[in-house]
Amino acid sequence: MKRRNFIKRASLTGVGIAVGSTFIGYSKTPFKNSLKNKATLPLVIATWHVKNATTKAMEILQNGGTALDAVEQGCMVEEADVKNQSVGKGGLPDREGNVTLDACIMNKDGDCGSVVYLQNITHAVSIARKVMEDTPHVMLAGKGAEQYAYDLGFKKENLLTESSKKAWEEWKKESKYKPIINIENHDTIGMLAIDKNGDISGACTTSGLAYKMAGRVGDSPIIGSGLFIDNEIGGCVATGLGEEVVKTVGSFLVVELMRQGKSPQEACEEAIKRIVKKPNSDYKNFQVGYIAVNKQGETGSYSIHQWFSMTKFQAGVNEQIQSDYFLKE
Ligand code: SD4
Repeated sequence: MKRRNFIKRASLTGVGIAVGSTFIGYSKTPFKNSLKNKATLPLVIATWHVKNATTKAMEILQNGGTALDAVEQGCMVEEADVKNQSVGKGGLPDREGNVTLDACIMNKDGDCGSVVYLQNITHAVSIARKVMEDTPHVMLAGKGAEQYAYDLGFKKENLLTESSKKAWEEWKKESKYKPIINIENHDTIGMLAIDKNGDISGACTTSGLAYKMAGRVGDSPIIGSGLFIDNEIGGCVATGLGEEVVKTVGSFLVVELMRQGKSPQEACEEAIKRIVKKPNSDYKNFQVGYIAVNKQGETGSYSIHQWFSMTKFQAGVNEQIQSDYFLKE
C-alpha cells in the first residue's frame, strides 16, 4: 500500500477504543542514564521505510562520525530522492504549486537550528544545521532562509518535478480541499541516531502536507514538536498531521515521559493517547506517528492508525519495523 493512502484507508476501517486515563505522574523508578547496552551502539532509527537513508547514516557512524553528521547525511538521501514526494526535491507543492520545505536538527548539547518555508533549495536539513552552527538564531524563514543558503554557496534548484506537478494538476481538478485537515500525504523523514560515544542527535525534513495553504508551516521544523533531543534522556521525532503534534508539543512530551521513567515505546503510546484523548479529537481522520530512542539504545514507535513503520539499523541489521498503533480494527 502506498504510504500516502494508508491514512484514509485506516480511518475508513478503524473502530475507536476507549482511552484509559493512563497518564503518569512522576515515576517512582527514575530513569537511569547508564549505557548498559553499549554493545548495541551505534544505532539509527528513522520514520517510514528509508533503508537507503539509514544505510548512509550507519556508514557515517561506523566510520567514527558523530550522530549529528549521521542524521544530516541520512536525511539528505531522502531530500535528494525525487521519488519521495514529501521531502526535498520532488516534494508535492502547496495549493499554488510552490514546493516549500521545513526542516530542523538538534545536537547532543541541546543546540538546534531550523528552516521554515524554504524554497528552491534541496537540502533544507543542511541549512538548518548551518543556522544552528553559524548564526546566533534558531530559525530562519522563507526568503531570508533562501538567501542564507545562497550566501553559503547552495545552488538554486527547481524542486517541482514533472511528476509532482502532474499530481498537483490532477489534485486541482478533483479536489474538495478543506483547509483545516489535510491527510493526503505523510512521508516526512525524521531520524534519530546514537553514535559510538553514546551521544544522541536528531533531524527532521519535509515538504509538509501536500497541497497545504500557501504559507502553512507544520510541526517538522518546530523544536519540541517535530523533534526533540535531550542527550541525558533520549530523543523523539514525529510524522503525520503537524497541527496535532504542535498542539501537544509531541516530541518534547515523549522525551519528558522517558525522563519520568517510561520506555520509548510507552512514551510514544502515551503521547499518541494525549492527541486521541483531546476533547473533540478527530483522530479517526488523521495520522500521527512517533519514533523514540532512549540513552540506553532502546527504541519505540507508535501511531494512531495502522501502516506506520520505523526503519532501524542496529547491530548490523537494517530493518523495517511495523509500528504498533492505537486504532485497532
Ligand atoms: C507536517 N508532519 O508538515 C508534517 C507532514 C508529515 O509525512 O509528517 N508528512 O505536518
